[in-house]
Amino acid sequence: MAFTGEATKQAFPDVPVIRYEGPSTTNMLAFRHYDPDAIVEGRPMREHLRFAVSYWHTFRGTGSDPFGAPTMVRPWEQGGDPLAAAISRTAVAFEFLEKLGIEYYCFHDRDVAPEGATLAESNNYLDAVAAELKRHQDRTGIKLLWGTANLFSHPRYVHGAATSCNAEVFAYAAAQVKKAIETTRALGGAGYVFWGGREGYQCLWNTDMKREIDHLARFMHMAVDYAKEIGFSGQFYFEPKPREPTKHQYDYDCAACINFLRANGLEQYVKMNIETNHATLAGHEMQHELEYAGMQGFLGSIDANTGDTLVGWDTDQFPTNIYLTTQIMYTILKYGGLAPGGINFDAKVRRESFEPVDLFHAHIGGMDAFARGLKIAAAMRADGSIQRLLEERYASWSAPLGKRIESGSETFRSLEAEMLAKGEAAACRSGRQELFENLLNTYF
Ligand code: XUL
Ligand code: CO
Repeated sequence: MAFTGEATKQAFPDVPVIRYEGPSTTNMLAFRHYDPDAIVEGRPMREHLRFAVSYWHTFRGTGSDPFGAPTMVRPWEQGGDPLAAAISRTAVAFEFLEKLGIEYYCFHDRDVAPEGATLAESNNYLDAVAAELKRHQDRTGIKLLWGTANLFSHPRYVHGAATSCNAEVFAYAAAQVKKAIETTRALGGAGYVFWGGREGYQCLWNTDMKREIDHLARFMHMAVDYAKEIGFSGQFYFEPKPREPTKHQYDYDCAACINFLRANGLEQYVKMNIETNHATLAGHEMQHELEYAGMQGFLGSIDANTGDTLVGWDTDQFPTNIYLTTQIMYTILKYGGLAPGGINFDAKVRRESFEPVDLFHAHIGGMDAFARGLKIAAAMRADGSIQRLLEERYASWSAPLGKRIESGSETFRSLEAEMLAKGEAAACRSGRQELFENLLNTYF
């Protein structure tokens, strides 16, 4: 992708187009491992990784936290009319995407365009900004990975949106999601994400949980029906997060979400968008969440960030841990890749990293960490030692008895007869966890 550099007044004049220079470069504004055209397992890296920038954190993040005011230095944010600012910000976003060679972005309705005084005014603002996004997409070839609606910031969503105790709030949220799906379709978006935000409860005494979860299912069915009606063929995703802002959210983890989808007849329409820091908050490893979704055919897309185990918040940090990215890419390769999903950096620079160039360092580090994870995972798969050890561990299931149990031809009676005749099961073999872990380290 060549930098088309439309903006005469660039937002990042000191940052060049970021290129692959290989592991030995000393240039920190270069890729050491992300080489978009390098072939891994028969496909270019760009197709495996499908990186996306999240509009909200990268272009709307202010650095404020519960203890303090915004810290980010963003010279292009000069106040004034919010719609005009939103429109000129799109040029900044596309300059950033082009300089990094990132081919996708993701957005919420209310982070690309301001909220108006009425629903109609908000819709008009969104249309105006979407027209500009479309123009930049056409100019650069950059695409929309997925769109979503912000159903959690405005005070009307104090009790949730689809699960609000106020039916008119449900109706408002429906109208907002209808518009967000239309906008995503108009921008050729490859997907649409449901992340409730406040779909959960703070206190069970004032909550009719059955009713709220039924309403959430009704809401999703309406979205799916409307998408069919207007010919939006993008993939729907459901994004788990166990808590924060509510004490308990109904989209707790992949297991809860997949149960919800199946219980409500939504399984053929919705896959999972899995976020690393949300897995951590649920008490799972990201690898667990990916494996759980993957084994059941629900692996859709990922929100790539990381948390801090010493800070109990959704800190949304950029991923730099190569063990983590290796686990993620190993599981993604195992289940055949993410497309039409991708790797969305749902991550924000630290409040202390307030200069524009920090946005580049953050994304370069995340992209390189994932490229490295991809290369290591591919090497592990090519070599096959881990897979062979794993198969050995389950060897008894490939022997006659195991095969008969798996194929359903054994019963409690027949197995009792087998064990009465033998008297004791065959001795168990070592699990060799340390060997597995040591073997893993040989690839780094
Ligand atoms: C919030 C979060 C969201 C979703 C989209 O924790 O991750 O940004 O990804 O609403
Ligand atoms: Co997310």
